[in-house]
Amino acid sequence: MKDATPQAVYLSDYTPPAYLVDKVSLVFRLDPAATRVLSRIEFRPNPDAAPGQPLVLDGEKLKLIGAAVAGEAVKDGDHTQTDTGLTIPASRLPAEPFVFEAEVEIDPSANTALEGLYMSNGMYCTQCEAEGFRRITYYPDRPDVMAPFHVRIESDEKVLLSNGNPGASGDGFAEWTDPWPKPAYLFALVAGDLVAAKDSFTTRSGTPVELGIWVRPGDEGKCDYALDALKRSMKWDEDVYGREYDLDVFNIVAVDDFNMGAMENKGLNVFNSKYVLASPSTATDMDYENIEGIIAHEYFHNWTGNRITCRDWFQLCLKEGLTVFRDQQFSGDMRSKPVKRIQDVLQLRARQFREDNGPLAHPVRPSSYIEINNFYTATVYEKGAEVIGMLKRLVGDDGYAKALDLYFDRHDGDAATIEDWLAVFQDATGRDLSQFGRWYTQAGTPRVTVTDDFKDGTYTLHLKQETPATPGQPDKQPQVIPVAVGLLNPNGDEVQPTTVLELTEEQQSFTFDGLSAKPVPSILRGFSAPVILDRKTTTEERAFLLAHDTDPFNKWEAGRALAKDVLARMVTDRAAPGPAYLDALERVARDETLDPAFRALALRLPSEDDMAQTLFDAGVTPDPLAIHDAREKLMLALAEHLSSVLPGLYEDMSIPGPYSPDSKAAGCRALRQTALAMMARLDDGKTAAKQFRDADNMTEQLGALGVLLSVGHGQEELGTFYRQWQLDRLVIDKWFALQSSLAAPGKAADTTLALTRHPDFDWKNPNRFRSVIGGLATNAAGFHDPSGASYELVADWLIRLDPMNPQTTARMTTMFETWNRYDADRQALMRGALQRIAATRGLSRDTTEMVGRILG
Ligand code: 0A1
Ligand code: ZN
Repeated sequence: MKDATPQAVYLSDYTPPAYLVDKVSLVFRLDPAATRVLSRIEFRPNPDAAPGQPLVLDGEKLKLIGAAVAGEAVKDGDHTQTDTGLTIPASRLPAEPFVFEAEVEIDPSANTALEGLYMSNGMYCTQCEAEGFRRITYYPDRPDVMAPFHVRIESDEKVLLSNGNPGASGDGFAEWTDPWPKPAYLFALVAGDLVAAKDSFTTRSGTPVELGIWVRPGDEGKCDYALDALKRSMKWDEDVYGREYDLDVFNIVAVDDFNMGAMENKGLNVFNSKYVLASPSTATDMDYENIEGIIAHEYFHNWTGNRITCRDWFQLCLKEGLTVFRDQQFSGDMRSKPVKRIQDVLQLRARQFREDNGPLAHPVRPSSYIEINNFYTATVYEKGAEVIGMLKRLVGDDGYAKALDLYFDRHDGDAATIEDWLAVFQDATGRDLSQFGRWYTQAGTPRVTVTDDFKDGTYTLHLKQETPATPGQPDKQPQVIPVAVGLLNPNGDEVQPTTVLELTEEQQSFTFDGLSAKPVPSILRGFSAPVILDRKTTTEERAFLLAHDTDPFNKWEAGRALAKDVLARMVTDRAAPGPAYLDALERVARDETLDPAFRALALRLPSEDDMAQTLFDAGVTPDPLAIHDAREKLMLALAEHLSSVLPGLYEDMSIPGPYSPDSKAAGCRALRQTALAMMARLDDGKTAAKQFRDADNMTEQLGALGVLLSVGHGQEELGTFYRQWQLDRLVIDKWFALQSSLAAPGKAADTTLALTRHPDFDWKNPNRFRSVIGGLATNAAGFHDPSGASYELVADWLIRLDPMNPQTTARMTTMFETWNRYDADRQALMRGALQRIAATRGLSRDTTEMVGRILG
């Protein structure tokens, strides 16, 4: 438990560290309940800080055995020790560089928060971002203190790993040296009974790098894809960004208990095993895609995050926004760019727009926080990446490439800021980016309203921008919004290829001359800015763009908007879906010139949560049950309309031969799955039941099971699936998640409650907890059951998890972040559940902050 009266930290309070570190040496004597950590830290006064300051070291949950400054033991009275650290007064410190030594004892086996050194299934591992290192030893645990580390691990465990290059090793010990100065949050140590899948990579300058993916014995056959993705990432970063790897080894460890996806520790990435292990029979296409993206993400951090790190945690988007942007580029290059873009925007809208339009809205670079772990958000990561995409669009590809070269040249080895980042772009391209900087400081999703007119061959677009008030930011200034636009003439030909309009004022008009007829505009092509586009238009125009737009994103977007219009009218007016929509989708389904992955996305209906937000934005209070019903009805109507296409599509998309995770094959399976889901509405799940029996890969097996559950069948298959996979944790996570996320609305709370009583519901394991409880959140109609039963169930479990694992609990409170969308009864129930969490005695700082912000 942390401090009861948590204090906020402010960006404006930043001061440079009083002491810098030249070198760190650590010795770990590992023991599950009593690990000893001996540290030797070479300090030197920071010439850029005020002289004569005390030495302030962070430390939490440490038992201090002894400490010394310049070889002299620090005695009681020589220092102040609190729950959060150790302070040695200036009077006790030499004016010159000095050595601080300490010995502490920690208890990894009692560490259920999974921050610092902890145990997962008998293996030792660490998680130090953001502030976990202070649970390992006393240290200035802030990212602007960078130092080379030498680590000696003493233990009988078979494998002993840390950052950097391997040094001496022998019976019961191993040493590691990391020559690259790094902040403590990038420290890692792993020890256990592990085996490696190995490979190698030769950098373009000819240096060989040994690659190892370390897993529990038995899992070594599930690392091929991750290794392949790693090698492709290393090559891509050389080819596209000119960045080479810089150590002799690169190791990845898969751990079962992990709060997040993965961690970029220098030379020793630690991964949630779900983002490493894959085999055709246990992993889905989506798993493979996630593994590729996350392996790339963590690897790319080696330059954007590690070699250049953040000055302070307010600058988190400096490394995360850029690294997400880079991993998105990589995945687009490895797979289909348009499909990747659509997927990224779907995710952005589902997570970031939801956050940005609710009580948790905050800028990409926040200016204060209570618990930094609560700011690893969709806004920092995904909007952070969008901001970089806009910057690239504004300065052009060459300008971007120049700016990045300058960034790496100028800031290698630095702990940098967003100001440094923008200065690099200004210096490399000459462009004034002061207004652009608002993207980092203003929260909220700008709304761009578009009207148009046509006269004497001139077409004019009138653009207006407005960013809504967000917590702490009532008034917003206009931002620079790159709006990519193309024009089509009425016969479907493009008369104006994509051009980027720069909207910098609150209102601006842009003209296009020499047109023979009023064109159809295609606006915000490629989703050129993270904004909500508001333009009154007709069903015919949307169907026209779906058929003719040359921009794949906007082609998809037109179909999406059509579906949303249809669904909205089904919910509010009980209108039946009209032929314009159904015929337009039939053309997509039949169009063999379109990429199957694209067709699958175009045929997919908007999620229930997406519809709830859309209705709310349009001034309608969403009723989750009505949305669920309407969506089911639309699915049926679509299935009936496409009944003559579906069986053929289902057959055509079947790929002969053994499973391959490549994106082309995955695209075919995605379209096949879409067809299957619709067919199940017509054949009562017969085809799905057959697919379940015949499937030789997890994508098709799980896909069939999900379809069966969503049409009210699949109980027997659930049993078969469980018996087949009960020894595979990651597959059983899917089994749990499927049930809570697909339970019929009135049964969701009971189904989830029953799952929490299952002997395999190991709630202390974050993946399992997220599968069951988080699965319920994706079941919008079930979560928002009018009785409030699901809210209560979730609150019960968050209250239970909080003392064990505050970080995961706090993240999961976002299940309630949308309370203000709903009717008064649901609002009262959701707020009641939140207030009950808030009133829990001893609630962690993490969860206290989140619940407080959500309640507003
Ligand atoms: N930096 C990692 C994500 C990460 C962040 C925080 C963690 O613990 C609080 C763990 C991992 C990444 O971006 O992948
Ligand atoms: Zn990251």
